[in-house]
Amino acid sequence: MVEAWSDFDVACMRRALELAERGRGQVSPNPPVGCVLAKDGVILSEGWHDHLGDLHAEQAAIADAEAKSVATEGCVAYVTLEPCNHFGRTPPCTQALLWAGVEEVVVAARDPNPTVRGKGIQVLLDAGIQVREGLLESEAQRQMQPFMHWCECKQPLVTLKAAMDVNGVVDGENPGRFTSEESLDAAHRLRRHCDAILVGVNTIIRDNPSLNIRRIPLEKSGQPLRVVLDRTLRIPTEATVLNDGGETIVVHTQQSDRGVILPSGTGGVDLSALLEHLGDIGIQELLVEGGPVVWAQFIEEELVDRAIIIQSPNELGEGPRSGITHSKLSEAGLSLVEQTQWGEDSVQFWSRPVLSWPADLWP
Ligand code: AOF
Ligand code: ZN
Repeated sequence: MVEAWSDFDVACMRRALELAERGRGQVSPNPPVGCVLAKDGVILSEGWHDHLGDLHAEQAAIADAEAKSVATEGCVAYVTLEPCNHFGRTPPCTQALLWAGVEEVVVAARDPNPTVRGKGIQVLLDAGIQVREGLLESEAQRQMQPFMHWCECKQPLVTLKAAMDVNGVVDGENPGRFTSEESLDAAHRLRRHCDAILVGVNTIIRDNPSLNIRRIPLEKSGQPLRVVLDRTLRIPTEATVLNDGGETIVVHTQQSDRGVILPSGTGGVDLSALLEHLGDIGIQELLVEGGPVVWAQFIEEELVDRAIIIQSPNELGEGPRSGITHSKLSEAGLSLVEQTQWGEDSVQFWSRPVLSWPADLWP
């Protein structure tokens, strides 16, 4: 059935999507979800899933109405995700909506979580609530893309980030930061959206990075898990990522009790086995930060879902090159979806064609 949506319906769902963004980076492995309660063309209250373990969006919107002493009887709930019907970290949202006297629920996207998948909607229908689905559905699916992907494949969505100088050199005679302040801030926002950051051991040996979120407020987000690809276990024991108290896993193929042992693949550690392992431990979004050997392996094995390529106008001098070209990205199934500037750097966004990530969701 094709629903006829009013301008007010659309405005309410847009607002719910906007609210959902407030939880991004703070709710994983849950998706960001927003909810608006409305009646007679007026928004009564708003809610969003703010951080893991906190109220779900629907319950937050009901609590907001209570705090404002607004009656919710007979209202319409606009939710970006199908309400849950299970006791998890919170009681079921379906029950909360029924207690609140909601008359109609408008859902953007169904919840692919096997414990929900249409059951939330069915419970509402059985209770005599009117349910309409599909309003701004692809926007909502895009917003929850890592969660949707993980529910479907039990593997993280892979975002590759590469920065290079005007000649494609990634690390030259004058090492250190060479991209703009805007690019550096964006890189930290990107880290905040992801559950894990991956680098190759060469990056650890050359730069000894801390791979944490520093340039922007952490707010309610945790520091991401660090993953080091290190086939032959060359990581120095004094590496910062092993000694700063944060979480790091070193992935290798050796007989050793250090780190996580995975089988060998064509170019090093078997990356499919790695993604499966990361999916098993709840990683929904993986940021591949470097360097050239690791980028090449992910691109050649067609494991990249999205890529951000940053090119600075500066010159680093002689040094290793990124090896990333338009034709390699295209052959790996990616299309150029957007180009922009971060300060003086030019930035390209590449994505798989299905549900390509819109520019406003990039950092
Ligand atoms: C909703 N509203 O705002 C969100 C939902 O462990 P829990 O209790 O937090 O439940 C997590 C699951 O609930 C999550 O995997 C997803 O299926 C759904 N998320 N559902 O009704 C929300 N964030
Ligand atoms: Zn819920």
